Amino acid sequence: MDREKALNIVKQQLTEHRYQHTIGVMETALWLAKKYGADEKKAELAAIFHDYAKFRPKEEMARIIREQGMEPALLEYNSELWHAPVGAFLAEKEAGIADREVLDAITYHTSGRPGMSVLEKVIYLADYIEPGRHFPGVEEVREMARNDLDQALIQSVKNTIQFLLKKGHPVYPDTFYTYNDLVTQED
Ligand code: DGI
Ligand code: FE
Ligand code: FE
Ligand code: FE
Repeated sequence: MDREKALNIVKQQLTEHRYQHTIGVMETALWLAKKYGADEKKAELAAIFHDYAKFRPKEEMARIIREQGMEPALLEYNSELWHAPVGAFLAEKEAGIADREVLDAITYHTSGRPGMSVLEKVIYLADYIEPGRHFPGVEEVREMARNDLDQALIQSVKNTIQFLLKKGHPVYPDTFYTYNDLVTQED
């Protein structure tokens, strides 16, 4: 699917603000893919669709998680986590995206997972550092992303966990597993 067609499909699902975020993720993902050797077309497509399900009703997302046999533990954690795997499912079902690597990058863009592919890392990080993001620590991660994909990824996962802890929110286990996996692989 070409960029224009993909953007048109997701635009109808998103607010203007979320659409601008998506454009930022797309541009950042293309830059990271080029720099770290991920497939640029796949990065573009995964970035465009990564938040496809962001505004689906919670009941619809919960139903899809149950019916499609996705990880049931998801339902016990923040519903913010749900749009990632549900988005991959709907991108396949409604928009015909068939590439498993692209769908996996969408599925794991919020929690990460152990053993992430370069493409999955690129999408996770692009979502975190796209130019429209403004939160404490993002500039440091942007700086790291210029030199070291894994180092930047570790810092972004760390910041996310710290943010959740500070707020007293539960942390989805895959988020911890992602962090552990990345720091035990270092050097
Ligand atoms: O969809 P975006 O806003 O672009 O970003 P995202 O998909 O990375 O994250 C969406 C939300 O999910 C964000 O508000 C933080 C939350 N989140 C990320 N990891 C975890 C989490 N929430 C819980 N409870 N546990 C997590 O591990
Ligand atoms: Fe998201
Ligand atoms: Fe994210
Ligand atoms: Fe996003």
